[in-house]
Parts: sequence; C-alpha cells; structure tokens
Amino acid sequence: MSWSATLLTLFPEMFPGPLGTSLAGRALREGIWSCEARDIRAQALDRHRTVDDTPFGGGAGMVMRPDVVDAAIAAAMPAGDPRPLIYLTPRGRLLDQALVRQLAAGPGVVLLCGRYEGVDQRVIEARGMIEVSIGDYVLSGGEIGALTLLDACIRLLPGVMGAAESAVEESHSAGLLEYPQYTRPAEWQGRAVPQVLLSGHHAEVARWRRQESEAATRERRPDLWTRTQVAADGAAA
Ligand code: 6GU
Repeated sequence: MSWSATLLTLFPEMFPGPLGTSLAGRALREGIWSCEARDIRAQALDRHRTVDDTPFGGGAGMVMRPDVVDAAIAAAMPAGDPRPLIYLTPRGRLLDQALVRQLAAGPGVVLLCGRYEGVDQRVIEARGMIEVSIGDYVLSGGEIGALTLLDACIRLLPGVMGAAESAVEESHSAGLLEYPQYTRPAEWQGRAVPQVLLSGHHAEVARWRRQESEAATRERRPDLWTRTQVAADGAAA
C-alpha cells in the first residue's frame, strides 16, 4: 500500500499543487504516495453551505464549526483508519525532522487545513488531533503548512530520493546546518572556491566541511547548536 495523504480543506484545488511536479510529482505518478483533497464545504449542513460562524465571546473573524469539520473527518477516514489526524495551525507544536521521519515511516497522514481564525477547539479535542505549526509566523491558512509537511515526508519515502543521499543526511550532519557547496567555475567574479575542495584530500575535505557546519550552526542557530551539544554529551555519557 502506498503512503496516503488526505487533505481536508476549503481549497482542494491547492493540492497536489507544487507536489505534482519534480521529485514528489514523479513519486505520485509512480504510486509511491497518493493524494486526496476533500472539500470541507461538501459536508455543510444547510442550503447556504455554511462552514463557519462568529466566535463566542466576540472578536474578529470566523471560526470553523465543529459539526461540519467532524462530518468532513468522518467522511474522509474509514473506521479504523490508522493514519494520524493532524491539524495545521500556528498554535501547534513545531514541525521538525524527527516528526517528519516518524510520519514518513507510518501509513500516511490526514491533514486538516484551517482557514479564518481557526477551528472550534471541541472537535480538535474530540478527534484527538495533533496540532502542528511549520514556524513562528502566521499564514492565511493551513494549506501551505500541509504542503510543507508533505514535501518533507515524501522525500524520505523509499524509492523517492535514492538510498545514498538519505543515508548521508541521517548519520553525518544530524543536528547541524549543511556546509556550503561550490561548483565550476573554480574562480568566478574574482571569488575562488576554497582551496581544500580542489585538493583531492578526502579526509581534509571532510574535516573542513565539519568545521563549516559547526561554525554555521553556532552563528546562525545557537538554539540548534545547544540542543546538538546536549545530545552529543548524552551520547558520550
Ligand atoms: Cl500550519 N497554519 C497557519 N495558518 N499559520 C501557520 C502555520 C500553519 N504554521 C505557521 N504559521
């Protein structure tokens, strides 16, 4: 069975979108993963096809109704569907590579994309949704977050990338930013490629790349550097 993604959204035309091209698109055509986008509005209960209403307590915007969202989930997930149900929201836990690996290793995902000011909290709790954010900024809806999560998972599916590349990513550079890359020409606009990369000394190249990875992580991502150090200390103890 292929890794299957179901999207619950008010904008099903956004899927597969960019994931229909390039690496993910080829994998989709090969049946490595599947993508079903379902219109939440199809589950509206009234003739005006209402999906949202004003927030209790007042305030700006509209909130998606729990009854409509619940009906959309029921229609999308057969009883016993083993896939996790994820709600994309800036209130969620941050998406990271550990969660991506976990999701990619499973049967797939059901992704609820909110619009407006969000979804009624009761259906989030009743359905045991995992709330996930892709970063500390606000998007106009969960769809682009869903595309991001899917892209990150799909590239890890067996047969999508090539075993060599994925193995390298897993072991070598865990918890560090990537080192800088260079290609021809060896000199461009008066800028030379670092000499060590032209030397043919594989051990020296590896050492230089490691140093560059560590320096970049320390300078650009002190948060990630601290976590990586803690993990390394724990492994050594
Ligand atoms: Cl998943 N959704 C929205 N609307 N905004 C976000 C987000 C998700 N992640 C970060 N900001």
